[in-house]
Amino acid sequence: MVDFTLTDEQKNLRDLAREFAENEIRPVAAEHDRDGSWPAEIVRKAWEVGLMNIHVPEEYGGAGLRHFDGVLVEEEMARGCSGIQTSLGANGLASTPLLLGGSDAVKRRYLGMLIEEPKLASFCLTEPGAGSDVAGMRTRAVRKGDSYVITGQKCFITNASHADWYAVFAKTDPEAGHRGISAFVVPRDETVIIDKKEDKLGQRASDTATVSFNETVVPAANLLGEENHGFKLAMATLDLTRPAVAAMAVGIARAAFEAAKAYSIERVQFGVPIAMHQAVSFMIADMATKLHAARLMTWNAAVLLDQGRRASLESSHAKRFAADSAMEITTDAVQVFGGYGYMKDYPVEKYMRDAKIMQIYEGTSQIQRLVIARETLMPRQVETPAAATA
Ligand code: COS
Repeated sequence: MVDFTLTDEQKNLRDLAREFAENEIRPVAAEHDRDGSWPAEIVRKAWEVGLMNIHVPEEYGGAGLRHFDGVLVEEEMARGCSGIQTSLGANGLASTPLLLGGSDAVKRRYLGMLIEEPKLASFCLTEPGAGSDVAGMRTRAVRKGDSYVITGQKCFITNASHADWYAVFAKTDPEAGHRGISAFVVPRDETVIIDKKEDKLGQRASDTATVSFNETVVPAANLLGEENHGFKLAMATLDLTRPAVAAMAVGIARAAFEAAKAYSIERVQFGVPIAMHQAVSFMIADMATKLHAARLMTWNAAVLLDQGRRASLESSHAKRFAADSAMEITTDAVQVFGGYGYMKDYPVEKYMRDAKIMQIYEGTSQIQRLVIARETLMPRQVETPAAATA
């Protein structure tokens, strides 16, 4: 039977996130957006009430929530402010390579750190010369005895300035293309330098910075999965985390849709609320349909992951459609508000700026189309450790 009816537990979890977003995030979202300031207090409170690290398994001290539970939380929190939710959710992205490839000792130590205190971790894949083309990375990890020595630079790294450890992808065999990449968990030390905090168009509450590793030494035991198998670990990670980005896009789109709907009912032009003009009511209708479809795709991908199935295709469908829909819905919300929508006195211009990154991070909308095209035209058997987190 196909059924998306929420259980009482899921409704309670969604309500917890909704109330947190309403009471703790929304009132300060505009201020953090304006100043580009770090929401330290919200991070601490979210950690305290259990709205961070939700996928860490119970055996490592976490709540062990399922992907479907996760997307319920991510939508609500991003409806509050997606920049703040990016800060809160980044531990999930950084933790996934550990969940998939880390030894029991690595998981116990590094996931345990996130559970014991409100600490942060970052996922370090992107480099100045390697964005969509992951295999083009230049960061090197060289084996020396029982250690690896890591040297290189990663850019656009969420929470980099505040992280205690980093999930880092580096070349262990530079001649072998995507088959020469390995993944490591790297604790922060004096050789890890945060070079540049970015000044961004949207999601201004989140910290985005460049991190350089300067002959950073990590024990060989910090290798995640097998040496030279890091590319597949990165791809498997993104298969698992892209539905969370889709859920955030749904959250931004919902915030914009709700604002536009309310405004269209209250704003009078030509003697009637603008919602009575078909030009506006059809925009509202299209926004509602896109929002509904994006949420269904997101829930579908999350359910497949919870079943332990490979969901590269469905994750990319959800991420691509939800991100592009969020961009369209937020742009239309500004249009419904007219001149007022363009002003910072109203929240919709922020939603539009925040939506843009949804089409870029964790794989651009073009990369999602590439994955969808390949999966549709020439599906291949790929071994996936997805079941490990189901
Ligand atoms: N799970 C497991 N393995 C996968 C996989 C997946 N989802 N997708 C691909 N692979 C495997 C392939 O099977 C192939 O294996 P073999 O070495 O055995 O042949 C290998 O990985 C290489 O795959 P492919 O040829 O598709 O690699 P490409 O270099 O063409 O890259 C894209 C594929 C473009 C899809 C990939 O680089 C990508 O996702 N880029 C975007 C990165 C991104 O999202 N960055 C954002 C950073 S986080 S903010």
